[in-house]
Amino acid sequence: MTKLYTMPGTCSLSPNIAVAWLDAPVEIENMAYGDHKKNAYLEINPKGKVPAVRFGDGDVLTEAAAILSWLGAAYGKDSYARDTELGRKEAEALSYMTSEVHAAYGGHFAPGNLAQSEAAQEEVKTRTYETLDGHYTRLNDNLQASGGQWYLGKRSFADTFLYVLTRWLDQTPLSINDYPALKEFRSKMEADEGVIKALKRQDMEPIG
Ligand SMILES: N[C@@H](CCC(=O)N[C@@H](CS)C(=O)NCC(=O)O)C(=O)O
Repeated sequence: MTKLYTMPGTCSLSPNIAVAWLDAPVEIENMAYGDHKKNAYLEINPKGKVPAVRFGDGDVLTEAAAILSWLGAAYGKDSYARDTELGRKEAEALSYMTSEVHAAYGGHFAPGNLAQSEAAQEEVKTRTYETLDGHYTRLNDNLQASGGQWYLGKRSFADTFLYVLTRWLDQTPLSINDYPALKEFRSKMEADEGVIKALKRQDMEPIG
């Protein structure tokens, strides 16, 4: 059976929520932190990252945006089609969230990969939080401009990734209170049945 590999606290929660929303026949294998660097998983995804999907025939798909795109194509209804305005905008939003916002977290999660001395790492962190503030301001404003409920005005997989990003905010010196539309969005998402199911499957709690 097709399997989605996840790990608590990670961006793999996004495709996990998508699987729940679509009721897709995908098994969730929630690994303990650290298992992603063990040989058994590295044979599946040599990048040692989650998410990854392994299909019944052994083929593997990695990268959250690609996995979400596949899920929509395989199990979505019309609203997930790529050749609609929502579909195009969803692809754009997911590219932005994964390649820009998620990537910017490198300076928070692993500043040692970007600078050697402690002072330089502190500088990296300061710049990272300025960059993240710019991203969260944009995300907050876009959400508000779309009516505040869904990032693109209608529910899409962009909301699953945005939810992950609103959770990570709490691990930084930034405050969700400075992004009121995101704060309200996070609370609403936590009342969603699919989100509740996905959080449980990943051994995670709502933030509240
Ligand atoms: N570009 C990848 C990034 C995946 C990624 O960085 N995953 C993180 C969790 S959010 C991870 O597995 N980190 C573990 C590690 O780097 O040790 C994607 O969008 O899927």
